[in-house]
Amino acid sequence: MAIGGRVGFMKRIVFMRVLIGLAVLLSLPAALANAASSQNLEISDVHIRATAPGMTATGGYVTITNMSDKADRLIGVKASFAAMADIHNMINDDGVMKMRALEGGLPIGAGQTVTLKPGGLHLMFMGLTSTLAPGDMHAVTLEFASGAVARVMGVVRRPADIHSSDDTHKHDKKHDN
Ligand SMILES: [Cu+2]
Repeated sequence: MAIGGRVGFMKRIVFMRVLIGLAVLLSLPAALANAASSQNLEISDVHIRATAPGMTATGGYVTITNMSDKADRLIGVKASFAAMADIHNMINDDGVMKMRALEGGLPIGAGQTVTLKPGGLHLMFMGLTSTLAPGDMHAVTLEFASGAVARVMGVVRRPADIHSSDDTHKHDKKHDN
């Protein structure tokens, strides 16, 4: 990996938290049926945009790699801090960028990495039940068409920190938005 310095270190921390999240998942009997398929998905860089008091919606970003030889789809998002969550994309509507829910979920081909980031694909958290402060950790549950369910920990970041992190990311141009 060509990721150096502090960002690389932070990425490792976030990834460790993902592993911890999966460990929590594995320890839940009700989720055992999904545990095996979860191992085919690597979920990293989970972060949530910080909010100011009174804000009712915010975005989340994540990198998902499908390590299996079968296509999968991210079809559901849940978080305890939001009444509702969805997968959104940005569309150009006559020169005005608007966000819209993805119909039918987000396809992740076999062996493919999909990166959700500001300005493109994102997780949309609506009906926020609390203010999200930078540094806070929150569980986010991602549901896939294969039946895999990944409960991962995301860190809340200031919008400026989300951008700076993106610039050093390993790019897969074909699939980035
Ligand atoms: Cu949105």
